[in-house]
Amino acid sequence: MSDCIFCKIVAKEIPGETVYEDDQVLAIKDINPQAPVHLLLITKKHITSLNEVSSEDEGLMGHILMLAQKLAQKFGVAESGYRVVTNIGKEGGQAVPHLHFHVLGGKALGVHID
Ligand code: IU
Repeated sequence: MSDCIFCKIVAKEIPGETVYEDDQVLAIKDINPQAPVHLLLITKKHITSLNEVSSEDEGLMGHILMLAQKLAQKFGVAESGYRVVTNIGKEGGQAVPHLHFHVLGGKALGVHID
C-alpha cells in the first residue's frame, strides 16, 4: 500500500533499524521503545491486522511466531521472559494499520492492559 508507513519501511523508502530480514518478515527496533528490548516483526505483505489474516497466511503466522522466539533468544530475554503482542484496531490500541508483532523484554513488564 503506497501510503502505509510500514510498507515504506519494508521497501527501505523510510529507514528502520533492521535486526532481521527474510523474504516474509522485516524485524526492526521500535522507534519509541517501551522496554529495553522492543522489536517489531512486520509482515512484508500488507495485511491490515490479525483480523485480516486468512488461511493462506497460516504459514506466515507460524513463521513470525517462531521468529519471535528466535529473536528473544538472540536479544537475551528468552530465559528471563518476554511478551509478544499484536494490537488490533482502534480499541486494541493499534496505531499503525499494518500487521506487526511487538517483542518486549529486558525488564519486569506490568500486567495492566490499559
Ligand atoms: P501499534 O501496535 O500499531 O500501536 O504499534 C506501532 C508501533 O510502531 C509503536 O510502538 C511505534 O513506536 C512504532 N513505530 C516505529 O517503530 N517506527 C515508526 O516509524 C512508526 C511507529 I510511525
